[in-house]
Amino acid sequence: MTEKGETLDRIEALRGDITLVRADAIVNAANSALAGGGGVDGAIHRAAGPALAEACRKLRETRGGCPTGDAVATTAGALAALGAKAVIHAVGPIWHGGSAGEPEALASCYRRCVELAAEARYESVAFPNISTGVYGYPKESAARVSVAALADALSRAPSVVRVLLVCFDEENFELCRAELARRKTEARRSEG
Ligand code: AR6
Repeated sequence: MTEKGETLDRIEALRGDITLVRADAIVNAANSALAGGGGVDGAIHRAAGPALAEACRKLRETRGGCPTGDAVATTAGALAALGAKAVIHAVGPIWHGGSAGEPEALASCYRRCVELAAEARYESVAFPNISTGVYGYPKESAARVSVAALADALSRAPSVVRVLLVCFDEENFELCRAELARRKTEARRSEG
């Protein structure tokens, strides 16, 4: 199916620190134990404070964390001061060369976050470039997978009107911006 320009127009790539962005839901690139860590996970935990660690601890106890390719929502803790209503912890795949289901798992993360946001009636969601740090997913492939998965999920979630792809590094930003532009041009061409 050809993507619609309108759906792609709801996605924006920007350069920055996700803990400073205003959105109803802030997506975290977590691990399956929801145990916290470095990278964006560390930054989000520092900004959200102990309430977030406590919520993650409870989820570990009650449901054993979150499997790869899935996502789970918690309180936003102190990020509520910026307007966030939830942190959605998404567990991306660790890169093992690309033929161990990594693209499917990465796409699934993005899709599950949009589904959770739509169920909670959140209008805006901010994502980091899941798996492209410690988990080693090649950035160019990740940009393609993430934009395609977001466009697909948003086509079924009309209430999610704004998705921000918050890129911490210049390379991810350029790749995501170029991938979005490419798909928008393609969509507009096929729409005539
Ligand atoms: N805002 C936005 N993006 C950021 C920020 C920030 N403040 N800080 C880093 N990034 P990573 P992963 C980018 O390693 O690869 C953790 O320890 C970063 O430049 O945070 O999914 C977890 O606990 C990169 O592009 O997550 C897991 O164990 C992207 O966020 C593991 O790392 C993702 O990098 C998950 O690895």
